[in-house]
Amino acid sequence: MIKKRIDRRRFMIRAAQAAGFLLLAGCDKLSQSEWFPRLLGSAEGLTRGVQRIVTPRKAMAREYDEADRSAVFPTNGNIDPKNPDYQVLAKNNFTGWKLTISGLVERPAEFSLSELRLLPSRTQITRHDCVEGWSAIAKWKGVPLSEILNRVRPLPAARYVVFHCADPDEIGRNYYESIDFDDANHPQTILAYEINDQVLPIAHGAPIRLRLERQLGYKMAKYVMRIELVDSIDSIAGGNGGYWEDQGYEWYAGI
Ligand SMILES: Nc1nc2c(c(=O)[nH]1)N[C@H]1C(S)=C(S)[C@@H](COP(=O)(O)O)O[C@H]1N2
Ligand SMILES: [Mo]
Repeated sequence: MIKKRIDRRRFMIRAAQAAGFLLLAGCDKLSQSEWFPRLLGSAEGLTRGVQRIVTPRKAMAREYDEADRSAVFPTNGNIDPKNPDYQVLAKNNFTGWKLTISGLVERPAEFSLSELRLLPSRTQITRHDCVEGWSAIAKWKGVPLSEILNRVRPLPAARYVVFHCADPDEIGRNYYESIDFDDANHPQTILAYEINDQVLPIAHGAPIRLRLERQLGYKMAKYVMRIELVDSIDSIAGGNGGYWEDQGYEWYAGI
């Protein structure tokens, strides 16, 4: 049932994309007229597809009540990174861990876990949808990504926020993900350090994992070690903006 719902949503996204390719042919002219941006719900242009036809990018993901939380929240993908540096940090409860933010920023910075916890936080109860066909609802607490970005001051050339993770796969590729600034500054985009009022466990991405509530599970990078602001994702790893994207998944996994 849940799987069907995801399939239907993905079908709608595909249909919108297909329609988008037709629209894009005439898009230069259209975007100069007034009605077109309004129709899209955003005047910011057609970067990376036309998925915003489905729902405006600024819309909030549904938030649930405490009672809606799933009894069990599955774990998926890597659940215990084999990276030796990560394992040393984990043994020390991540006291030596620092989140680095670099690239196209005015003020590169590092934040320890306790520094992140002192920043303003957001708590949200949301539903996670994995393409493998499961969904689960949990309460997440973390620091809004916008709080971090405001502190490092993105340069005008920055277009994407890239999350580099601790986990390499069997053939040495690191998990990574990227999002644009519409998503980076969305109020529900947080670097979560708690799930269901507990310190985020390793299986769920300790010490921090991205929550990006309007997209599918694979966008929500766990074990985030480094954040990089870039003007293009073309030269990172396979050039498609993420670990799964390099294997053919959509870059914009909006639902
Ligand atoms: N670093 C990293 N992040 C990741 C993954 C992973 O394997 N490594 N798997 C992704 C997938 S497919 C899903 S559904 C969610 C699973 O998060 P969970 O283990 O907290 O349920 O994390 C995503 N983020
Ligand atoms: Mo997933």
